[in-house]
Amino acid sequence: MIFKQLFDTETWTYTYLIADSVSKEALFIDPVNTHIDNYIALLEEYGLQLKYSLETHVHADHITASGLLRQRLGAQTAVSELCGAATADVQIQDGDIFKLGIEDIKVLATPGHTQGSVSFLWRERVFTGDALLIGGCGRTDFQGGNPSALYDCITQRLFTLKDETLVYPGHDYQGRWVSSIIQERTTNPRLAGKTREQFIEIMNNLNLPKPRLIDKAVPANRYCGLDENERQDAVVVRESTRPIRNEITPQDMVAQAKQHIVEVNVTTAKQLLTEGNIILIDIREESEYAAGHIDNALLLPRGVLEFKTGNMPELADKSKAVLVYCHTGGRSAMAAHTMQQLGYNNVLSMAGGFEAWQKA
Ligand SMILES: N[C@@H](CCC(=O)N[C@@H](CS)C(=O)NCC(=O)O)C(=O)O
Ligand SMILES: [Fe+2]
Repeated sequence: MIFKQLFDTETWTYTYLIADSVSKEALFIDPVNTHIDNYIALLEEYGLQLKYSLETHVHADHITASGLLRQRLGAQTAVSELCGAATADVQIQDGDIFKLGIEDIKVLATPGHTQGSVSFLWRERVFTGDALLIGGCGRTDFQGGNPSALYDCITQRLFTLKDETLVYPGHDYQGRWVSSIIQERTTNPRLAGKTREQFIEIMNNLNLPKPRLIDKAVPANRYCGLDENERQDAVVVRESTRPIRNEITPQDMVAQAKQHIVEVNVTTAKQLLTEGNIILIDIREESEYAAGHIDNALLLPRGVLEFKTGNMPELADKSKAVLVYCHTGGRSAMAAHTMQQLGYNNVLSMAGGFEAWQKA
């Protein structure tokens, strides 16, 4: 086996390389886009073939290299199905196993820092992303974060691993590299001897500033770290390297969302807007909005929905009626579902989107 821990000094992020030395198959966990050339050089140095690029979650503080690794090396990108990253090849589920030759890397769902956060267990090592950090844990104040869920998965899933399991975190802001389950269970100040209520109280009072890159990183990471121009290529590559497991297409995600939301047609939408008392939201990208939108629509791209809604005075009252639209009605169905999960209880999606609106 081959194992390397790499560090990004700009964002304090750890990236991990795991490989099977016989088959030469390799994967990265949480690669950072600015290091793409170093990663490729490292793989060449060991004669490795990159099979997967795994994410512990959709990151808010750095941009992943996964899309670039797919484009340049044909690796499959993988992120939890709960992260809303429809272009990732593998939509990770709890219990999944990634295989590299004889090595098994097992997924443990560890939600709480974000809804889709996972850890990876490999031999005697666990890669905890931002669920469990050394002497700390990931914050829970954005991207569907939930202190109660984080407490449960750390105490019930991570702390029940073997004492000697090594803990490799997604970040460390004080230069520490590795810990162990026994060390964290017995000394982590947020968790050792703390009840769920005490933990929630701590997490709800961290008052941390927003990560510097959050507005750029979250939308980009939903597309495997690719910008709008690079995404076109990503679609082409994705078709030639079909997902080999747990395949969920963007169409599946739209269909799933539609089971939970209410759609209205353009005529009803117009009527509701004329009557007033409904907030109209365009959830497309800024460039699409700039090219033409419905009068008085607020721009709120889907990629930034979770953390922008809290800052918009128009959306402070979650019981107010909201109508969302996109280009053809697919993305707005997913956005409507996300808003429901954020607590908005009167959200409608416009079937057929802006295209149907223009035709009408
Ligand atoms: N100063 C950093 C903050 C990064 C940050 O908020 N990190 C998240 C993980 S994405 C976290 O959970 N930090 C835990 C903590 O700071 O206690 C930045 O701007 O990027
Ligand atoms: Fe994070």
